[in-house]
Amino acid sequence: MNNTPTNNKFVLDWIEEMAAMTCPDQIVWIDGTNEQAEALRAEACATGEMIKLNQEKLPNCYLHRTAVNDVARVEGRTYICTPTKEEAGNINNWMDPAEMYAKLKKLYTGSMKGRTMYVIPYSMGVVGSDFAKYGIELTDSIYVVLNMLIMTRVGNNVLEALGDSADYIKGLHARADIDEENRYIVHFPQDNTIMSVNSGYGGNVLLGKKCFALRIASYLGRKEGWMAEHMLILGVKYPSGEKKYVTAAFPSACGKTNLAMLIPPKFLSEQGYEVECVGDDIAWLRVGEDGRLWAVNPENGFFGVAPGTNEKSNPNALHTCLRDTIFTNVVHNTADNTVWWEGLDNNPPQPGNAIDWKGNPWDCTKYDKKDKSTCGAHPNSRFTALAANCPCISPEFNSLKGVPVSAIVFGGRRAKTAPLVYQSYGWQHGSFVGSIMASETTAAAAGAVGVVRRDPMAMRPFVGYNMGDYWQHWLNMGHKIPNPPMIFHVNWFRTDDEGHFIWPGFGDNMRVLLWILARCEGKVDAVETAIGYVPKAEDIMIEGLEDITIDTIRELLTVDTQSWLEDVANIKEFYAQVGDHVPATMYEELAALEARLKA
Ligand code: OXD
Ligand code: MN
Repeated sequence: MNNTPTNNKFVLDWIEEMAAMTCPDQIVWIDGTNEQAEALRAEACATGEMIKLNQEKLPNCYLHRTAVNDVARVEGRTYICTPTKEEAGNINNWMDPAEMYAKLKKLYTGSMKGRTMYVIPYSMGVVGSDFAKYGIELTDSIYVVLNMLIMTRVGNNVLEALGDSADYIKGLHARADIDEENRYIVHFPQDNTIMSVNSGYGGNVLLGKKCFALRIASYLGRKEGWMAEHMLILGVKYPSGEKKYVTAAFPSACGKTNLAMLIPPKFLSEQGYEVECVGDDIAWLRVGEDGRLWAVNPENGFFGVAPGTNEKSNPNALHTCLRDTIFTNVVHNTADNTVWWEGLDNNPPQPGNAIDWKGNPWDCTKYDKKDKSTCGAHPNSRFTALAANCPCISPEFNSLKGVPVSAIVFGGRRAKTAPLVYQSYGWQHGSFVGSIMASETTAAAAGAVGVVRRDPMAMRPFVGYNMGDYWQHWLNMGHKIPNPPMIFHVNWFRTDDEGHFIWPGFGDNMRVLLWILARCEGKVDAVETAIGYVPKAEDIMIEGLEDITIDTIRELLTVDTQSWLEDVANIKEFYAQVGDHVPATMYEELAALEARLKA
């Protein structure tokens, strides 16, 4: 290769090897400049890969449609290839690395013939910071390049920071034939390598995100004594100007982006309360010199779910994606060349002016909430938007040392079992609370409704090694943090007997955040129950809430022993499934919970 922006032998040799296998017509290095990005956007529009939207209403915004068979992460085809199956554990798919490399080689061979291989040097975290880790993604997709330019920090400064080192994560992505049967998203943690083939959908192909910043990073974190978690990071600013930071882990599609960008209820904003967003999906956590846990968001943008995002649910997200955004699989409004999705407003483009996510004419009058096939936008359609464009982005977003974490919040979607909020007894019990996290399936997903899926720390699809060892790592970290955050659990999704949500959620979740932070400061009492500390009903502010009385709060805070005992039975089954790496401490916590419930 001539004229390469680096002389790093480890990088150049690897690229040469990958190019010899995939046979691209040419290799183009991505330098992070706007000129190059602009040329790529023009090329993608010329080939139909992207559509340039109304530049007055949506400056620098584009629309992309994936293949119809390629619209989400594919857990069934995601592999952790450690030397032994035991290392990957029972929750991950595993294959012997040599066997997997051989299988992938066949799929990659010649796959870039007639195409360009783009080389993307990127950083997760601020380039040069203690937290930063570098990656190079090779891809034959301009869509991937343009998304990576938003989601990560890309450019020659990454290569400069890397220097001659071999310490980077290798990522190879080839679209190949977008063949579902041969789609693989594979991680080789021991080799710092990610390989993705036959997909063009974000979560499978933006290799900095789930593949690197969660799966590979969780493996590195265990080895190096830090944590990579599926968590949002937010700052609460008090009227005094003081700020406290919270991280929160919820399963996918449980409102992390909404909480991260929350706008407090009016009576609190008027007093000067604000929420600042540091991140909406991933947190890297390290013990600081002061003995506290510090968090950074390693990403540079948001890959948010579009449907349901609106002026009420998340005005900050909506405003973030009004410029410099790539929309994927939403409705194209051809009347004014803009976009639309279910839940944006009550003004869908009319028949004749609407193209659905599949690229077909769409008739909004035929839309039936219960029938996904009538949607204009795919339920998992997305916006890829720059964090810097978020109206409430934290001034600490680019901080080299991150933000100190006061509270870690776990959560799930539970109709009955979990109360609105409870506090664990401490780090060890809090880690146990994370390990038993669960969500009930909704009508939005395929399959039966109301089925409990256990999703420990919201990391079930993202732990790059054995889940049992991951829990042990959580327990070990507790001994390394002299001043650990307090750990809580929330549930915004309790329903009444008719199945309606009781708690208003969204901005009103601020009321729960303030209780959580008051507990961290020792400023408020709580009631001890079998599962942990729950608030006294009068300590959750209800000012300005219609239809919510102190009795509603009492109802939201009840701990129903019977449903918890049923949950314990389900947890036992899940622990058995995780297998013999489950730490004894977790079994002790489970037995203690059961005993308290039966007492
Ligand atoms: C995501 C997910 O896309 O968790 O963030 O699925
Ligand atoms: Mn996520």
